[in-house]
Amino acid sequence: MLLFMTPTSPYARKCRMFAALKRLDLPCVDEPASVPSSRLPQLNPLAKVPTLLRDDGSAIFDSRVIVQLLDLLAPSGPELLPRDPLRRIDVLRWEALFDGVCDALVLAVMEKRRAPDKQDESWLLRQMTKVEAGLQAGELALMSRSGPLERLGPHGTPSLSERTWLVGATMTLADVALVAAMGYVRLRAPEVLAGRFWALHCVEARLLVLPAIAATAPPQ
Ligand SMILES: N[C@@H](CCC(=O)N[C@@H](CS)C(=O)NCC(=O)O)C(=O)O
Repeated sequence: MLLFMTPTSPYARKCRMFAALKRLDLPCVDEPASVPSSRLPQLNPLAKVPTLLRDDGSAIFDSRVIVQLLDLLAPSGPELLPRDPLRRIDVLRWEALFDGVCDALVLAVMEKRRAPDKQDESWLLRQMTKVEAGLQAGELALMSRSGPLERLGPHGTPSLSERTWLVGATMTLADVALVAAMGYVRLRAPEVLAGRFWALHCVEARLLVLPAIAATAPPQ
């Protein structure tokens, strides 16, 4: 197996984190379609990362399908995709939401790369509104699931209960997708996070203490 990725892709990061949490060896190559003689367009007609090249030569995309495959390949370890059908749907819905936050931010970043006089301000606002609304939905869900702020963090700041996750009482793919989106927002639009989304930061921090997760953080 070989994952075609870029270090900044939140979708690739989601797959890499999922594999790391499942203790699945997932070799990666930084080879987007923009690299001269990249193999990516031959593997994926959409020429997007992440794309997973399997040992039998077949290619799997996109990130949501790759995650499903990784889950099949590593049935043991933490249950990041609940077996219970309704909880599973709930988790996939959060994955769709945080992927959608990234989709909107990618569009906004591309728009900002256009010459200033060609940029469409209303389009930019529409995308950034989706980013903010998506993060806010996650924040509100975590706050409503959290009990009393019973624990103090290392600097005396309140922290979510260790059992407060987006779905159920354990970490799932929903939280992994949250971390991927938070990392990407911090990379491309850090002002959105400044002083806000405390609960999202708590969940992110809980995963980032794991060296395998920290190692996937995008270069700032
Ligand atoms: N829905 C896709 C999104 C993948 C995506 O948009 N990847 C970006 C990088 S973050 C990409 O490869 N862009 C290059 C292109 O669109 O040509 C997934 O979840 O894998």
